[in-house]
Amino acid sequence: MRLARLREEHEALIKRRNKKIEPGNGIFDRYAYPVLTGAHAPLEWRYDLNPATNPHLMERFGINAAFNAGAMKFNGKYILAVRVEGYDRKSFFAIAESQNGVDNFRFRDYPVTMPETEDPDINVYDMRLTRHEDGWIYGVFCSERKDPKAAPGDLSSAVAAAGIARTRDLVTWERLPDLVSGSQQRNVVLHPEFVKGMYALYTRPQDGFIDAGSGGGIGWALVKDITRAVIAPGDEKIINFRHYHTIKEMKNGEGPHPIRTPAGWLHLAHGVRGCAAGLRYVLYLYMTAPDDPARVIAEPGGYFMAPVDEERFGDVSNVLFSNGWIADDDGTVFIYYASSDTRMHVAVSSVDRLTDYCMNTPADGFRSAASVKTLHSIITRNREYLAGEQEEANSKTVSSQT
Ligand code: M1P
Repeated sequence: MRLARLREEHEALIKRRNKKIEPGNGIFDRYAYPVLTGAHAPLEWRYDLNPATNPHLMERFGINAAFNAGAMKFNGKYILAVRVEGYDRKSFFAIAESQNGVDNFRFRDYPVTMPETEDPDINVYDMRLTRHEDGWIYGVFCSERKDPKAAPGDLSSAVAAAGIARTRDLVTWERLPDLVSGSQQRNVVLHPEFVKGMYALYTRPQDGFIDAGSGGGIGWALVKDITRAVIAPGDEKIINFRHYHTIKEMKNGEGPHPIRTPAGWLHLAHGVRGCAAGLRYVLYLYMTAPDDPARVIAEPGGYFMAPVDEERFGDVSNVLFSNGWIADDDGTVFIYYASSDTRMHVAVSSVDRLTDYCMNTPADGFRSAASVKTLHSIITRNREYLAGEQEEANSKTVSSQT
């Protein structure tokens, strides 16, 4: 009886049709409902369904959250490689798929079995999926382990590294050695094309597990062999810098791999600033040159998306994070983003709209006076345009009366 009700409610949640929130801001369209939450996890994961061994139909394995998903199109379906987190705080990956990209996402029967290295991960999360021109699909993710140098009694210090795995079918994964570099790394992303015959990585060097410290921003490095990925000292350069009094003064990080457009490579990233409420994570866009994915050619000032309404709260509140988007052949872009380390959402835009946004949104002037100057010029141009429109309307009225 209770099981029937659980099944009915679970199916209703998964099959709920999503709806675009209108009129939007012209840049992207948010959708009303999260596309995935912990409650979307199959009942077979959470319950022992056998009354003989679970007479009270108790949850045996709680799912706390579903967030920070990598994304790609595979066999015509919209695929999310989701960071699923159990009540035990361990994250793992699970594939969910949908026919239309905005609703009806359903987890596959089993989560991903990710092979471990000789030094087992304690926690894995935030996979970026890249269909590389070498023919493999790569998953690059954060592998977290306890800091071997932690003082006795320090049970929090950790070390972040980039785990690398590859697959051809999203079922069986081959684990490769973790990226070796001179610092801790998180938010490492594999570029989809070879650059100068090598694999290209977006990196995020950081001094500590949380603090970027002297790591200046989003980095870039070329590696010869992805099966033994090593960044030699001096071979990593910062391409997108953190900056004082901006949305990314504390930290930033590449989102999914960039999308190739006629105007250049379109990048989605997150920026972090500190405030009295803690860290605030927002999303921003930038573009790099068509012939050089490491050379920034445009960066709008401020954020592209920030948490609103329900997105503002969750396990880690005031956070938007994205590591997955899908560009369809017709130019539609599905932006998959997580709110507050708790749930997954979708926003929809297009390559044209996002390029226009990047190329025509004023850059950050880094001072209040510069923002006011920008605003003055927008207002003046609008007043001139509206006055011209009015003049035209007046002259049409006069000519129709004569
Ligand atoms: O809690 C917010 C995010 O914090 C980390 O991101 P970053 O390394 O940029 O600070 C990650 O743990 C990410 O998973 C998380 O969403």
